[in-house]
Amino acid sequence: MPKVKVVVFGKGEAGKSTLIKQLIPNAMNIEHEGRTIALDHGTISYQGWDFHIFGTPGQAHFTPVREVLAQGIHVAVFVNDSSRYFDDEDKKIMQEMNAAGVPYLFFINHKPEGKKERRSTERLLEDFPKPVKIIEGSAASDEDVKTLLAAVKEVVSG
Ligand SMILES: Nc1nc2c(ncn2[C@@H]2O[C@H](COP(=O)(O)OP(=O)(O)OP(=O)(O)O)[C@@H](O)[C@H]2O)c(=O)[nH]1
Ligand SMILES: [Mg+2]
Repeated sequence: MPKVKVVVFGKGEAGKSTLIKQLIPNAMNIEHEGRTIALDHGTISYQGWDFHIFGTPGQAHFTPVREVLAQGIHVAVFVNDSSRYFDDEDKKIMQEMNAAGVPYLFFINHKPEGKKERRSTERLLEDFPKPVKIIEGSAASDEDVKTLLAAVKEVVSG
């Protein structure tokens, strides 16, 4: 089966580890007090493809870890917590992700609590390459993370 490396980016607490655990319940996460400090990793087979999903630590000082995880990447996912303002930290991670030069999907994570970022996603992303697809949902929803996986498969299978 063809192997695909997918790396999930996004700032701290966006919901990356939650999303990966929802998609792959036995995925591992190297964390300290609830914050990823190295990576998440899990593998899932879907429609004839093997997806190796890596999660990154979102805190600002982990740039070197994200750079290592981005090696050999095929598709990226950016997780955005819609209840928080899209700020310089998001932009920095968008830049790091786009430096890999691969297509990306933008997952808007609606956590149950919290107000919404009022600006449109198109506006937030106006200074960046366009995402292949924007998916809205919850990182804790089985249906929503499967929709994301199906979209990732569309990207790699053309
Ligand atoms: N109910 C609910 N809680 C969520 C959702 N997404 C994230 N959370 C919660 O938000 C917090 C942060 O989520 P994580 O998945 O650990 O965030 P992360 O992006 O991996 O954060 P770092 O590892 O620090 O970069 C946790 O308490 C999650 O349970 C969601 O869709 N629904
Ligand atoms: Mg995490």
